Formats: sequence, C-alpha cells, structure tokens
Amino acid sequence: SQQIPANRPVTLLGLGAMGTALARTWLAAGHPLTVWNRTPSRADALVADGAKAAATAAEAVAASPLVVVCLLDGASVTTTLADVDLTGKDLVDLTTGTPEQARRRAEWARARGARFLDGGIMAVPPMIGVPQSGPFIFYSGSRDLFDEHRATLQAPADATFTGEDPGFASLHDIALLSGMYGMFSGVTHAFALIRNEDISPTGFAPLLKGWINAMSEGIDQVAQRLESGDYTTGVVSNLAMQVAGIPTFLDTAKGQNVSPELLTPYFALMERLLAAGHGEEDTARTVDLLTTTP
Ligand code: FVH
Repeated sequence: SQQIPANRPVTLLGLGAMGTALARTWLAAGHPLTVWNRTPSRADALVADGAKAAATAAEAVAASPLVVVCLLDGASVTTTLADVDLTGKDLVDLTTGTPEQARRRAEWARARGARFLDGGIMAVPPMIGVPQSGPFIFYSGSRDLFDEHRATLQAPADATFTGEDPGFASLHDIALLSGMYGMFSGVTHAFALIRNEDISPTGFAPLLKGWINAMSEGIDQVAQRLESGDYTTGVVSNLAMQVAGIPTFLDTAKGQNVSPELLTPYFALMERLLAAGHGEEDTARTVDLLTTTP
C-alpha cells in the first residue's frame, strides 16, 4: 500500500486571528507550512517559527497539494483565488459563509480542477489547538479529500464530517450558533430581570448555568419528537400550561422595568400552537411553525 507521509505540507491563505491560530497548530505538529496574507507583515512571527511566506497567493497554492483558506468572507476568497491555478489541488475553505455560498464554491472549485471541502469552525482563536477547551470543525464536501487529509485537519481541532453536500458544514455551523444566540437571549433577559435588585450577577450566574444545563436535556426530546412525529407521549409541561404562564412572565418583566422583546416572539409561537388545538402537546412542535416546504 502507498506510504503516506505523517506530516504533509499545508498551504494556508489568510493570517487573521483565526488563520494565525490554525497556522501555529500545523507548525507545532511538524507540517511544512507555506503561508500567504494580503498584509505580508502578519506572516513575520510565523516565519520566525518555521513557516515559509509566499509572495503571492499563486505561489503559496503551488507549494502544497492541500490548500486551506481562512479569510474574512466569500468575496475575499474570490478575489484572492481569482487568477490562481487550482488544478489537482485539495481546497479547504474555512471562511464563514452560507450553505448556498459553500455549494457555489464547490462548483467553482470543481470547474477549476480542485477537490473541495467547506469547513465551519466551532471555536474562537484561543481554543484552536487546545483540545481540552472543546473546539471542533465541521467539514462537508469531498469525502475522499476529508479521509485523505483527516490527520492534518485534526491538528487545529476535532474534525467532524457532516456530509457530501458542501453546504452541510456551514448549515451545522449556523444552526449551532443560532442555538447559542437563543440561549444568550434568554440569559440576557434573566440578567435584566435581576439587574436593578440587590442580587449579585456573579452569585446568580451559577444558578442560571445549572438550570440551563439541566434544561439542555430537553434537546434530545425535541429531536425524538421531530423524528417520531409524536408530540404527546410523556409530556410533562404541556403547551396549555405554559401559555397560561405567559402573563406571569410579562407582568414580571413589566414590574422589573425590563423590555419583554426577547421573549415575546417565542411566546407568540406558543400561542399560535394553542389556538390551533395543540394544547396537550409539547412545545417541540413550534419547529414546524417556523419551517415552510421549499
Ligand atoms: N475569530 C473568530 O472568533 C471566528 C471564529 C469562527 C470562525 N471565524 C471565521 O474565520 C474567518 C477568519 O476570521 P479571522 O478571525 O481570522 O478574521 P480577521 O482577523 O478579521 O482576519 C481576516 C483575514 O482576511 C484577510 N482579508 C480581508 N479582506 C481581504 C481581501 N479583500 N483580500 C484578501 N484578504 C483579505 C485579512 O487580511 P489582512 O487584513 O491581514 O491583509 C485577514 O487575513 C472569518 O470568515 C470568520 O467569520 C472566526
């Protein structure tokens, strides 16, 4: 069988906060690393640590079969790679974008003779290369490319393949981040409620964290109900009971001089479900109110 070198060469385009963090992990793992950045001085510290700086993006791409891009946005990727020969290259784009942009990028790369993987980074730069901080990166697109370069892609963070649809990494990324924003909107409202009272935020925080951790168990139940289509079995806090409680939340917010604007959109969905006769069910059905068949 073919011998695969342990530390394969990597080319990285983009040395912003994230690109620099990625670069450091490949250097630390002993990969020959070629870097390029629009502002060349950002490569200086990496060159001092063993990276090779290319004068142009084309020169950087020519240096390695595996080319990783981590730039600001899709437009900067298009500009950077516009006149670059990608024939026979394995292109991995870790720039954040939409699923549709990733699908278009996959077509664009294929037309230029490259295999393609899109990536969604679930980490901030200080978490990269620090496995105990829990970073991971979603990948989607060419399964072969992923399998062949898996060891290299694992250096910065755990690598999870989400499917051959190139849009799936981005879709998973944005779905998880959306869940995060939902959580923080609840956290924001909770802190606002206690803000003007003699309750210390640092004393309150462990209570809120413990409650949210306990409630996160409900994520599995939502998933099971969506798959089974059964929103009634084993319901412990049905929709009718929860809708009856809405005035308590709104009156408390008013009493604390807190705007209810972060809570009311979700309450409105619950009220719509109740009006449609789903009072005995679980709130998981609100997912279906948000989705329309394409
Ligand atoms: N930093 C974070 O917390 C998040 C975590 C999750 C993933 N994101 C995404 O990663 C991409 C890069 O983010 P970044 O943190 O490295 O961003 P910056 O530090 O702002 O660096 C931007 C790099 O892009 C280069 N660049 C910008 N415009 C162009 C252009 N028109 N042509 C070529 N390069 C361009 C910029 O170059 P320079 O300003 O140094 O010359 C930086 O290398 C991003 O998609 C995040 O959403 C990070």
